Amino acid sequence: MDSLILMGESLCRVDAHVSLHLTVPDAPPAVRAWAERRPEVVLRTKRPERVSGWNIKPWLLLQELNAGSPQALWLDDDIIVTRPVSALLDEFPRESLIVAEEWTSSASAVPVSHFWNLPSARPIPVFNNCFIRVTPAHRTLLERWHQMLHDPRYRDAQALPFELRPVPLCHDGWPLIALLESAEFSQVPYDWIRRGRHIAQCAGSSGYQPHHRVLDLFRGLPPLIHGLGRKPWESPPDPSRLQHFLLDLATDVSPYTLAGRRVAKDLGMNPPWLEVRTLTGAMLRGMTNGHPGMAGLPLAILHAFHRKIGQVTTGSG
Ligand SMILES: [Mn+2]
Repeated sequence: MDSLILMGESLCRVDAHVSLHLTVPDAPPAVRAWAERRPEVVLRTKRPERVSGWNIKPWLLLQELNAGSPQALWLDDDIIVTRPVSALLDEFPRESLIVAEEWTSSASAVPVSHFWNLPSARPIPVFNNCFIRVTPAHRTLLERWHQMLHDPRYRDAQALPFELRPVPLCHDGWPLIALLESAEFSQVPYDWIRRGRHIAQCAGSSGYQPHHRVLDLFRGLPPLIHGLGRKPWESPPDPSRLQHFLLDLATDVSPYTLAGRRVAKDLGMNPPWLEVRTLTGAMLRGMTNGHPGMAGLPLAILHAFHRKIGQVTTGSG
């Protein structure tokens, strides 16, 4: 709930053209109080039927289109917005479905439409679903995606631990990839916001690379900072001492954590997961004045040369 407030506040603060619709069943008082102070925010507290978690995306997007919105954008709540999203969308064709580039460049295309008995017509690279912009032209695609997320095979796979799920059923993004790949939807234009220039994909110390961080000293932070993978408010089940230290340090200097701290400070919020955990992290924060890109530069450089450290601090495999 802290991260939801930080995402919403950061978005509304920098983008005057946004209308933020939040669906938060049983919203706690802090979320209600914050939403009341922000005229851009529409808070719904009714629990949607039969959809929850990340499977809610097509359902919510369809709701917005059905209500007459000319476009709707899903944004994850583990994102801090630093510049207007509306200006970012203006860089892309009006008719495109827009998603986000994945954090790892090794995310190669795996044909998955066959899994759903759909003929494959074009390869689709693995993308990140933290950002999905749709228009009424994508309504049929969204309906089909929504249906696939109710398929018993998908539902059964979602009940398994993440690492045991078959790839085409791993998360909500794969059925969407299958649809875009299929002959039926191969005419749908799609595009993606770029890693580095548009979004810092902060999977641990990786994903937001050293050269992006240095460039951003001059061109400014990317409009979106996504804290994907392991969350700073979660602790891993049973780490070794070294793992524990690396995870704490990665959290201390995570661009998502540091950008979130700036928003929290302005709001007078002080969630414990934003507090410093290691002496090294405190020093790096101090030396860089808490700059979201620079504090973690040494760790990002280390990660670029040492895959193992990256794997530990990424927390997403
Ligand atoms: Mn996310």
